[in-house]
Amino acid sequence: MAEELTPETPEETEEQAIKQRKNGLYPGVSDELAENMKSGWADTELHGLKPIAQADKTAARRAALSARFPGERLVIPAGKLKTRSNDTEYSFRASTEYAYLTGDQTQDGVLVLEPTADGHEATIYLLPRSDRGNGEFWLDGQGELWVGRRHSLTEAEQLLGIPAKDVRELADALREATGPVRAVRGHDAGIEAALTDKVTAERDEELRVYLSEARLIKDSFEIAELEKACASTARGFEDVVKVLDKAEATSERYIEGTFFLRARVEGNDIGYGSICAAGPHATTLHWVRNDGDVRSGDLLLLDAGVETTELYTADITRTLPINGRYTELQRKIYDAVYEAQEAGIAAVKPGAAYRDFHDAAQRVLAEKLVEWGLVEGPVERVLELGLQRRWTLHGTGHMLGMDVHDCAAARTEAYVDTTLAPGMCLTVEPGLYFQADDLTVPEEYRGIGVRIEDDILVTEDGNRNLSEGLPRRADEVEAWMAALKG
Ligand SMILES: [Mn+2]
Repeated sequence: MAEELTPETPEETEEQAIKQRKNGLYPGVSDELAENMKSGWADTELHGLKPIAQADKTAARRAALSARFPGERLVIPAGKLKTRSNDTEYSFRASTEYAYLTGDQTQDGVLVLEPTADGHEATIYLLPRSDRGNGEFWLDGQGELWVGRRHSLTEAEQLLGIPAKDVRELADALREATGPVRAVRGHDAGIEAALTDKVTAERDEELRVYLSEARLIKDSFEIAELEKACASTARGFEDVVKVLDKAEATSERYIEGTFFLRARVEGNDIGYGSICAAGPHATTLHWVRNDGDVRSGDLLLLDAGVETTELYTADITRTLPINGRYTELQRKIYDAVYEAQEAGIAAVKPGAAYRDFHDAAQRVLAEKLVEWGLVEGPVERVLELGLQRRWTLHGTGHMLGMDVHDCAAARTEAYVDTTLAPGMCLTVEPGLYFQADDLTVPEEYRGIGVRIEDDILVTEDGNRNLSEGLPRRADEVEAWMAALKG
């Protein structure tokens, strides 16, 4: 890639800027070329743009936020590019809070809710189109010639349904503002610096907690996005099954790359680092190095999710026999996890305690471990002492949405101690993991890890499995793999 030219200091005038760009940092530019580059460009302003599909939903979300914090200025940044190395950056992903409230994903954007007599007035602060007159268009690293065309502020207003202003004016405006302010932290150091003597960590945390809890119940747009994410993820899993022979010839990376292709073509990205764990790697919960061998006769634990273009992610796990057939022992362990997952899913319904599905799944797993003689019963004793956890390791699920571990800042009473309600979406993902060096289990168990994970929407009368497009029962998995491998 080409080298960026020069960073701009906020104080410089247009004249200074162009002079500096020309003379100091980009000395090859003649006055004639600089003059030439100012003109001869067509007007490409877009007219009559229709609002984005979720514009009415984001407006409702902002209205709810406004009602929660009357009389206060609320500042929600999209975030900045993060450096990967030297002058290259990680691909940008807007903050969940900003995207949730605006439907926009532009780097450096900031949503501000200004208090008014009867609520708030929202303004979205964005970088406008590049000025051709002062050279920033082609002599600046953030110029459109380098990074691509942006929406004009007028276009953004039409698309988002929010008045738009130049983000370069925001820091000064915030410094001068009076009255109570809250900001979402951790995304934009410049905005935080402008607010440093106006905000407190405690009050900002209340805003973060509110925005986390607001996402516990998904609206119809969000549910449709989660359905899309699950459908794309199912196709990504099918892609993987079709190339298992190539993975065997190379490594787990072939699986990671294959799934990533589907995520990038149909969505924005993967929602989290894909866990492509073959053989004993399946017992490492967050195996994302994905550099191991893929061997016939072993299991592949694939935990991956496509994030849609609107930033909603699936989170699905299947544990597949690499050669298409479970061994007797693999199947025994798989069936136990399946049974636990069935019990867990059955416990997901409106009015149930959030913890119920975890307890239901853990009970089944404890029963199996006692039955197999791996831990001494009775089951009540095992559960009371949590002895099953040597092999079940993790909680049975979590909320799902824009973040894979969604609503993570919600208070305990609003999340793990709450009752389930229609519109909540959560994963149910029990597992059994026998570490390769676990001397307390028979040798043939060692190095086997199984997890089955689905994305479950709480409905008015029970639940709906959004990821049911992927088979779960052992014989159905085998038939599905055989059909794909053809
Ligand atoms: Mn999960």
